[in-house]
Amino acid sequence: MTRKIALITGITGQDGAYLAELLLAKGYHVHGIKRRSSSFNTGRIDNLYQDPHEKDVRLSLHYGDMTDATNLIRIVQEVQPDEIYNLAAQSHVQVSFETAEYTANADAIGTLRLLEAIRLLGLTKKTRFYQASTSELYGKVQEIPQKETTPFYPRSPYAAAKIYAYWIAVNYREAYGIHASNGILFNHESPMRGETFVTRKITRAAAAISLGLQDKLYLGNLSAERDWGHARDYVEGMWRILQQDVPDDYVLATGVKNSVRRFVELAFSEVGTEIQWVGSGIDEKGIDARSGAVLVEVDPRYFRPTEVELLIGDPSKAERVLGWKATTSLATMVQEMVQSDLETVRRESEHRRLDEDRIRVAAQ
Ligand code: NDP
Ligand code: GDR
Repeated sequence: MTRKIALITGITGQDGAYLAELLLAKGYHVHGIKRRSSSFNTGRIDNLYQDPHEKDVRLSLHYGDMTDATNLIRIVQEVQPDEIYNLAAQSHVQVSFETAEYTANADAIGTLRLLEAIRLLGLTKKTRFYQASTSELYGKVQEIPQKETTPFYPRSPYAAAKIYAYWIAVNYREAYGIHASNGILFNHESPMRGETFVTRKITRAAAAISLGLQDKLYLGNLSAERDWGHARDYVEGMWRILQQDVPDDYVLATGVKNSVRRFVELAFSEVGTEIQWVGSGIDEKGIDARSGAVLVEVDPRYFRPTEVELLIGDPSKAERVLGWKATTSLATMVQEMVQSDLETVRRESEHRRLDEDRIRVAAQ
């Protein structure tokens, strides 16, 4: 049996880690691109790591960067992938306002570089291409719920870069016959979500506050509404998209929306704290959430120059064509994230305590 070969850019991120696990379970040889970093950045895939000296190794990592075309070409040539999942991106919307040019380079031109690699290397008939597109493309509300035919209206440098990536994937499909597809994914979260995205920031703070290790959580716009699903469900959808005979573009979403405020309530109730809101949460004046003491305070520094107020997806095409459906409820996911953060925060606090003890002993 010949194994399928997949190349995942962004394998060290939330989705990359879940997707690598899924593809390994399906018998693939998985190649991933990781960036050189001065500190460890493979924490999310350490459990999947295989010693390259062992026999039948099915996870291989390559150093690379979406801003480096020659390096991408070399890796694609070496790997000869059946499927490329392009997940690498500067993926933080707020950060993209501060690093707009870099975000365009990595997220937009990086996608072009990969598609060009497929073309230059004569792999247009062999290599299928998945582009990590996003509900941020819809930006300013044009239609509710948002589906594949809803017009785009990007509201950040991130979304503007991703709109280029979306269309260049469509164009290379039409121009060169590449099996290239976009997954237009609505927000998806997990215990592996980066700690500066709002959901993980909240679950981590709820855990730390409940353990007496943090006093307060500062947030931005509490009224923003998102369609939050679980990353584990969504990587299954990515895989299904590339198994179709005909490439196409699909919305993956739950079809349910909730506000940031509601997410806060769910996370704190998981640690046994009922929240009472004071103020509206949409202006800049001391809006907070209390349970006795003030637990959440709005800090305007987290407001975005242009905000996306409401995203809710219509996943019916994915359900019909791919047989895909989001299966994890928000309540279940919040529970999983808070429980995981309780463990993480406890562990970190214990390590800190041991370090402090060591310093005290050394100083005696
Ligand atoms: P993460 O931010 O968790 O992961 C991003 C990955 O991209 C990391 O592995 C990161 O490496 C890598 N990366 C960033 N810049 C570069 C670069 N210049 N060259 C090579 N690698 C780079 O994102 P998610 O896993 O949440 O998302 C995966 C993809 O899906 C992204 O493209 C994102 O924009 C998109 N998306 C995400 C959604 C979500 O809700 N999670 C929804 C819709 C789309 P490192 O670990 O070194 O930082
Ligand atoms: P988003 O996710 O911008 O939707 O992009 P994020 O969790 O950053 O923000 C969601 C909403 O929460 C509001 N918010 C805050 N956000 C952050 N990060 N920090 C805060 O303190 C805070 N307070 C309120 C935001 O204003 C926003 O309205 C994510 C990323 O994964 C993208 O890569 C992906 O494309 C989209 O989801 C779909």
